[in-house]
Amino acid sequence: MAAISAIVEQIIDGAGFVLMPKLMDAGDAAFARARALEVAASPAASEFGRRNEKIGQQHIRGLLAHGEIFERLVQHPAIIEIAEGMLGDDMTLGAYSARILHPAATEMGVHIDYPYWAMRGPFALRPPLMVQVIWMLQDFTEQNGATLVAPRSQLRCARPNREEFAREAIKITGDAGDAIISHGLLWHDTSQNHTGEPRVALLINYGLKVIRPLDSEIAKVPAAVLERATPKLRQLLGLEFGKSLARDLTRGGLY
Ligand SMILES: O=C(O)CCC(=O)C(=O)O
Repeated sequence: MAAISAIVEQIIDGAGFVLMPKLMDAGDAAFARARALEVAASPAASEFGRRNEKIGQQHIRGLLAHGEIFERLVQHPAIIEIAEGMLGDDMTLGAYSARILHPAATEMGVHIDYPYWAMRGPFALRPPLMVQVIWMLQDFTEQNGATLVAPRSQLRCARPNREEFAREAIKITGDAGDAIISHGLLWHDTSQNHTGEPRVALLINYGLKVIRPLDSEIAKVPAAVLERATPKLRQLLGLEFGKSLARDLTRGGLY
């Protein structure tokens, strides 16, 4: 892996994203994909993510309630190292979900990520408020709804412009287990799924600890998961917020 500082620089001041190859092995990717599709087809989908028929997409939230594999993946050491390089080692989880593009799904619409879209602006590149991870749970191809991004668009620090995005966007294809890690201000979208198979991605939103999580499901963590949570998972869930503030104060945070 390239030096963390070079990766962070690429995400903030360069293309706005990096494609990290093979961070998850193919077996884990296939297992996580199958599990996401299982939840999507079960009665739990009414609580965790109904299908949006207009665009043919389904967004399954609250993954920490849906299997041990999701606990492991959200703490993947390489992802954590990069995200913490941008947000600090007290960052927290803002959302954790799977996005399913069913056959014939259309674009979701170009956007920047939470919390930026919920803010009035003006936006600033630094400090980054949020880092998004889009983890490919299967190969992302030209045909199956691979993510579209407009390289360097985070530098504009602005809401997306549809015409400019249509001119500048590139499709990020890759293999199962690859991850796109991006600045929350990067303009991006899904593309259309022209295949007969659902395209599934794992989406992680890591944020500064002072940002309110986007997803209320993030708090719906089963007791058993909380009992076995590692210190890192506890941090991600915001359970170490008090300790982190105490550390800020020790560093002279009030003055
Ligand atoms: O699934 C993708 O390719 C991107 C999804 C996305 O950007 C989002 O849900 O915010």
